[in-house]
Amino acid sequence: MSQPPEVHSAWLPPSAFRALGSRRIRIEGRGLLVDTVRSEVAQACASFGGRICEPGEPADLVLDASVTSSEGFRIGRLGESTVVAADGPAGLLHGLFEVVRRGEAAFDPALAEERHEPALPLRVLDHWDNVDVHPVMGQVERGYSGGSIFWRNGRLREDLTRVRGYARLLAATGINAVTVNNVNVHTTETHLLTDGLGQVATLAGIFRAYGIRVHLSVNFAAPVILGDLDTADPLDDAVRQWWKRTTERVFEAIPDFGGYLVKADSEGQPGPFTYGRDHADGANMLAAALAPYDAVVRWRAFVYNHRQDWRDRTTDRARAAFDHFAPLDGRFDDNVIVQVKHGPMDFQTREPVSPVLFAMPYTRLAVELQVTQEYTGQQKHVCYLPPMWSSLPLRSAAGLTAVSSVGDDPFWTGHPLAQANLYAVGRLGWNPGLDPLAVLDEWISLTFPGLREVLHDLMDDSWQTYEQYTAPLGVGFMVRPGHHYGPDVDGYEYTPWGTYHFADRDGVGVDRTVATGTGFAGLYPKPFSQLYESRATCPDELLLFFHHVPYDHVLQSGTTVIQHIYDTHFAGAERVAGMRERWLSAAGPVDPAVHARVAERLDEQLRSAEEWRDQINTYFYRKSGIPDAKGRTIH
Ligand code: GCW
Repeated sequence: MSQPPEVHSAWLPPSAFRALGSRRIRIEGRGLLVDTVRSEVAQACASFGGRICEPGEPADLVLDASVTSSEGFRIGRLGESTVVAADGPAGLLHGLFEVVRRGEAAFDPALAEERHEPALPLRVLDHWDNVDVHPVMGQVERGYSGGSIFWRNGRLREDLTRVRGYARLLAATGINAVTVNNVNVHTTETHLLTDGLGQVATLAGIFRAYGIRVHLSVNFAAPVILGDLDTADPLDDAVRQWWKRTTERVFEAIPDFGGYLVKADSEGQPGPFTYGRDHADGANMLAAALAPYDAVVRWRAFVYNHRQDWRDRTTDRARAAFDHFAPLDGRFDDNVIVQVKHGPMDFQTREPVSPVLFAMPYTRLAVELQVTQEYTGQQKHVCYLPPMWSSLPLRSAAGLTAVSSVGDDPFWTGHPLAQANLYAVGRLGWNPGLDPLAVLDEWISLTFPGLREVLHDLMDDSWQTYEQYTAPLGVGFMVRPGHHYGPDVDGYEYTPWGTYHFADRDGVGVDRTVATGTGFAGLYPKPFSQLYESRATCPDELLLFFHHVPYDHVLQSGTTVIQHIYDTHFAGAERVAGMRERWLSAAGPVDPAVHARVAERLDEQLRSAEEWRDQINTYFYRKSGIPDAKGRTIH
């Protein structure tokens, strides 16, 4: 019988614990997370010959936790020892992983004292996992790494070893919360709130040992779906009582439960609109039920009309979240966090920052990223995303949330190199000021220490490369409808989804100006509104997001739009061919399973990049009739 493939150790291979595990370590403090630290250290010492010292004994590393709930810690030198002095047990765990990341450098006698604490209090990965296998979306909606690590055959998995491994990996990045089910809450998953709660409590028990709190996506119509009431009206007393009682039971089962996540009145999910109420009414009802506890409602701002008529030029999907939510600023209770996708459309490769993030000063906001690569190559393409995220105003947010990319695949993320995005999201939630390439370097050094050069070569500019061969200049989409993989320029052009590019024989792009378009550009504060309003100042990479321009419009780069399309598509596909060659020649020091998986994905990336190149180039050549100035083959 063939053995199941071994689960990859990701950024915590045993060797990452060498520096720590070969030393004398004293641990001071009490509680579950201190016990976790102790068992991590014991395991490392068992492998590398170090030991845990008794109180008072001299040590190379002192891990000392005070008793607060703060996640911060100090690291520095005291005499002959490196000391991690943590505010509390959670801080000690984060401090331990800081020591792991630094390796030998953590024991340098010249180590300068530093204080670390998370910039954002909430750092959460949302799983779009279904308990059942959904007939269209499969088990994990937009999942590219196999089945769910939590759920199987309609219930919690029996073997939860991987969940513990996952909790450990996430804790090492700084993540402190996980949502265990999809925001599209189907019937079975609605029951997780009540009769399925025991299963959620089991997961919470595993995550708790790594300082991670569990959240649940809830169905706004739960009181009706679960058969208890005939309305879900948020202002109805019986409904409010139902949520209060149900929430009490949740906290009886899971005392440190983190909160509810809600997708309401969006893409067919139920919500307050059915009852003539608004999103603040809906969110505040759940906030009232959660008020006695230290927990939050995350209410998603991803609300738009998905039954738009493509002939209707007055509706602009990019405006939707702003139009629905900005007028509600100041009406949300303190324990509500409005969760905003980073761009105004939908996790495209290039979008401007959502204007909602600047429009609600009296509301707690969280930014939502998509680590699962729905629109960025579905973990078949190498696409290191943090350079895109680094432009977001994260520091002022109440939380950073990201859709997880993890499944039961032996590499966790399908593409082994996609692990880097998962690693980075935790690190950037902790410290948004980190340089994305420095974070990549950290991930490489921990995960594939022998491959620094080749992986930087493949990954540093991989997002820009992906952008080059896909939809041009911020126009977005052009993907195959439904599964969203591969090119289909007009695939969404005459559909109800509001994701149009308006290419005709003269030009392409969406006029979102105030002067002649949908007015979206005017939703930004100055100077951004002015910058985007004018073709002359709009950044090239967003030109077609904001403007409909002729093909011979000259970009700030000096190239025409049509020539830019040709040039970038040839360059992007060529770059992928180079990445593939580079990887194949790196065979020597690489684990054969990793090598084979990455090689197979690069073959597909190249096939796909050439398909994108040829379809986009031919499409625009046929529309515009303008030949490539460099005379290359356009079919
Ligand atoms: O990008 C779209 C996805 C849907 C997803 C939705 C959302 C969970 O195509 O699959 O549904 O976004 O964010 O709610």
